[in-house]
Amino acid sequence: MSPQLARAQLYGILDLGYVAPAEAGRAAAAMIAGGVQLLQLRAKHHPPDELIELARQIHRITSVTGVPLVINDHPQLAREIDAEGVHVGQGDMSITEARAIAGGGCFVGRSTHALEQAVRAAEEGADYIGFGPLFATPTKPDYAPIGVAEIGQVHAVVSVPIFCIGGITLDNLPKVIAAGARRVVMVSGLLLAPDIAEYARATRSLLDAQS
Ligand code: 3NM
Repeated sequence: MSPQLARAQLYGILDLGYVAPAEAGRAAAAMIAGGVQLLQLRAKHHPPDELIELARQIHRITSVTGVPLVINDHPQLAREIDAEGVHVGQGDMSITEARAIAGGGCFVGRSTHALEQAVRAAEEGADYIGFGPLFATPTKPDYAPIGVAEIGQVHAVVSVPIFCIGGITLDNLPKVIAAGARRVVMVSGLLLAPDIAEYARATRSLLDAQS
């Protein structure tokens, strides 16, 4: 497994629903300065051919710091820019197919929204999973929150890295950690913070304290 993936506790998503493309480089740099250890580019409303230049720009920023860049939804784009990872959802292609398109060196993550999906994704070869949404979130408004009750169980049965996701903020992070989470993804918590780097730093210190 990628050592950076194995170590990562804070995964930040640079979601173009929150950040204009012109601001994306600055936001990525702030996330990384604050201690984000994996960075995903997520752009639900941009076709991949419109994203390639931005993805290259973000990859230049992540590469100098050794933070893996994960491309959401578009394994072909991941391949074209030589990204370290690709992420696919439940309704998307299989993990095998994503890996074949992205290229063998690319790790593959899968969103999961229930214990059985988490187990299945690991069996299908996911290199990591997202598990959520724990709480209601404006970033994925159509998904019912699953709460924190199954966090302990998922860690007992799945051995690939598990990133809890969905509505996580500094306010509820202690509850998420107390439920057994070791790694989290943040989107709006970070991107809407008045100081992204400071917010990431505070998140990392809570995560680091329990590891
Ligand atoms: N995936 P925020 S929840 C992108 O459960 C995404 O698979 C989820 O954003 C899942 O930190 C989610 O703003 C949104 O709540 C996370």
